[in-house]
Amino acid sequence: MTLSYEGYPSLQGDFEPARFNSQIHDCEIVGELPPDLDGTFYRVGGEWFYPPKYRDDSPFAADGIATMFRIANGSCDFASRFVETPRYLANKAARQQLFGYYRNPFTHEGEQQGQYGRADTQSNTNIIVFAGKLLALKEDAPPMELDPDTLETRGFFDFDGAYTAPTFTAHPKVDGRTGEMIAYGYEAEGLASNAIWLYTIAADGTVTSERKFAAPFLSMVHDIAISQNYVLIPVYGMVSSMERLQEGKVHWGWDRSKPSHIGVLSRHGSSNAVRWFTGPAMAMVHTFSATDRDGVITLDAAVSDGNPFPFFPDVEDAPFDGAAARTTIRRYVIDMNSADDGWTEEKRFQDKAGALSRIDDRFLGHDFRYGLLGYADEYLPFAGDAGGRRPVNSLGKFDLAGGTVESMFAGPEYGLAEVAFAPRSPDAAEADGWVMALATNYETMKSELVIGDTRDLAAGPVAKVRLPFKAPGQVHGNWVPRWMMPS
Ligand code: V55
Ligand code: FE
Repeated sequence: MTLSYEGYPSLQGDFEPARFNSQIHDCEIVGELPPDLDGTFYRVGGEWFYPPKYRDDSPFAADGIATMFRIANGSCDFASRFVETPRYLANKAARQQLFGYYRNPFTHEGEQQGQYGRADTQSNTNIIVFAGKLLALKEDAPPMELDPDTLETRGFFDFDGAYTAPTFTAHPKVDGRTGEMIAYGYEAEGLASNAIWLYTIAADGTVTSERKFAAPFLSMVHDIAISQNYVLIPVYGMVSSMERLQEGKVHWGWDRSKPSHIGVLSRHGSSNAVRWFTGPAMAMVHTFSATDRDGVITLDAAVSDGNPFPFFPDVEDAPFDGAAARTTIRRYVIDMNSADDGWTEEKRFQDKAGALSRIDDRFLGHDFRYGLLGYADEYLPFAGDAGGRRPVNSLGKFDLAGGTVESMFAGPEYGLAEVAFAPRSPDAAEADGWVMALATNYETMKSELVIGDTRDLAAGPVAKVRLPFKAPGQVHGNWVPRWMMPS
């Protein structure tokens, strides 16, 4: 079979796949890296090692590739490496793409037909350090452990068998004070099941509880939120079913007729009782975080009114609605004392659209004030061509209590990936430190890591790490300070 990317419009130009592993000793720096910045920025995303079987497949089905920027003493080393999933290795051995649509095992070739989970995952969505391990995550399979120094693949990690769900979220929540993880798997009782299994896992990796319950219907449960006392589970119209998979479609479709739900369950104890609240259609793909006081829960999230993903089409083939896909900051208040099963929603910062919401993770599960979000500021100049699209150009530190925002504009030539946050010191004040994001420079078509100081975001980046090529794609990334690094 001849390997060619010809005829794949989604894999040209900017989107030409990076098909190599790389290592750079001592990267070029513009400006000055903060001397106290000491740790590793790990990122993961997808690159098509072989072109997709179907040209309209979801980019979420591209092969996982991890990258790292290791920063210390004002200098930076870089490395990238494909995650050696069973799927990547099978394709490499066959020298062709054996897998069909995103999370549809009925569309795979030959022996791969019907295989899913560990067999067809890409480990391409998030990368975290937990219990002394570097883990690449994808919500359809268990975590994949990587070597924290070389990014070499070590294999699936299921907490020595104590985590029994076949799936593991890409967004586990780690309490910023206790280090306890709240993790879950959805489609936990097999393909297209609406079962969710929820776990607590101690900071040392010991699984301490398992609770099983059902969602009102099967939907993508990409992210959750935790407050001091509750776990919040968004369910919305990104749906699937065995029928649509057997029809040979991409895993998810958008169903406009579906209401949204937020499931609330106690964070503590063993009860699997979930109270499902209900509201109008929306997609809450990512949350900032939540807090609660006297049974009143406040949840901040980046939300769209409709389908945010053009590659997961409407179930009735309605055209993609760009306005409904626009994702902005919203605040939800849920009152556990009330018999009413609704919530109140407040739309905030409406001129700042961005989907990849973060906070200072030291405050997860506790009172917090600041949201961090990369967004597209329409009023700032753009010197590149991103296919008519205005890329994310600003990193915002949103004061969610006060309603104000401080922002860093990366510059007119840049488009930015998700923001990551590095605290100035282990006990620095909330959101005091550095923000960073991988940037495409549309003038050079190469990548740079831009870094800003949260004490003066308006001053722009304090440093940029320049790569001699366009870096592999990113979904999520995390700064891991030296004191958190596995040895
Ligand atoms: C998301 C990303 C995924 C996925 C499911 O951003 C949801 C949401 C990169 O893969 O498989
Ligand atoms: Fe995500």
